[in-house]
Amino acid sequence: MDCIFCKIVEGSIPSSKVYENDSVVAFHDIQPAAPVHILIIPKKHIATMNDVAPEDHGLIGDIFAAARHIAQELGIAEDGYRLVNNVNSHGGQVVYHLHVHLLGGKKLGPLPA
Ligand code: IU
Repeated sequence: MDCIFCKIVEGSIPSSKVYENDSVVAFHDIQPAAPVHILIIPKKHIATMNDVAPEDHGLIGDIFAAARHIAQELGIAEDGYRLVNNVNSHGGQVVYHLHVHLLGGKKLGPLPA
């Protein structure tokens, strides 16, 4: 399967990793939209939130737990941050391997319509 985020998980293409455990990997977005912009992904290939099966529900918890941990580590937890998951075309999804954007490091504007 030709998935760039699977290659990041495998380590066959480089990334700037900030966190990894048995189920998830987190790394800096190559085109940051905020002073802190991390992508948190499951190691398992799941294309979109629409493809999350009941047996994957633990992975969703793992992604949010990782986000909380990373925000704490980066010192942005108290000021706050935003978690975003884009789904399919109307959601603006570009990479079809499930990922949550962790955005922070400044006061973010309102959500775009
Ligand atoms: P989206 O939710 O699918 O729209 O976001 C994909 C993100 O992946 C986007 O912010 C890209 O800058 C980011 N990204 C990356 O960090 N490294 C890559 O090799 C590729 C995309 I391709």
